[in-house]
Amino acid sequence: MLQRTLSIIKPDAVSRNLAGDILAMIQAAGLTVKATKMIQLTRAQAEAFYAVHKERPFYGSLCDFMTSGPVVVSALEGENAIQAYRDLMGATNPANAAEGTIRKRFALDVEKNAVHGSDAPETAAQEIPFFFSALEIVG
Ligand code: RTP
Ligand code: MG
Repeated sequence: MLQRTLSIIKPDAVSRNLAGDILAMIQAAGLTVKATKMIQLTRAQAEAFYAVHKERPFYGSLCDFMTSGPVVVSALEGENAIQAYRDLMGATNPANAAEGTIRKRFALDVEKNAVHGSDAPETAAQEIPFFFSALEIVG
C-alpha cells in the first residue's frame, strides 16, 4: 500500500551535519521525499507536536531538546512507508537499534536519537499537515 509518513531529522543530527547522510539513507531504502524543509520549532510547537507524551517524565526534556536547534522535516512516500521508515530508523534507544539503521549509526542516546517517524496511519495524517500545506507537497 502506497503511504506517506512524516520524518523529522532532530537537532542532534542536524547540528552534526548529518541531514544529507540521513536523507541519502531514506532514499536508498526506496522512500521518496515529497516535501522537505529546515525549521526551528518554537516551544509551543514542540509541546503541541509531542502532546501525546505530555504525561511522560521525559516530556519537558524532549521539548527542550526539540527546540534546541533546527530540524529537517520531510514528507516521505513509499510502499508501507510508515513501517518501512520505522524499520530504517531502528529502536528508540540506540543501544537496542539493529545494524544498518539510522539510530544505530547516528543516535547519541535514547533522547538525542537523530530521527522521528510517524507511528501509525492516523498519526501520519495529523503530523504531515502539522508541517506542510497541500501546496508544499509534490504530487
Ligand atoms: P519518535 O516519536 O521521535 O519517532 O520516537 P519513538 O516513537 O521511537 O519514541 P517515543 O516513545 O514516541 O518517544 C518520543 C521521543 O521521546 C524521546 N524519549 N526520551 N528519556 C527517555 O526515556 C525517552 N524516551 C523517549 C526520544 O527522543 C523519542 O524518540
Ligand atoms: Mg513516537
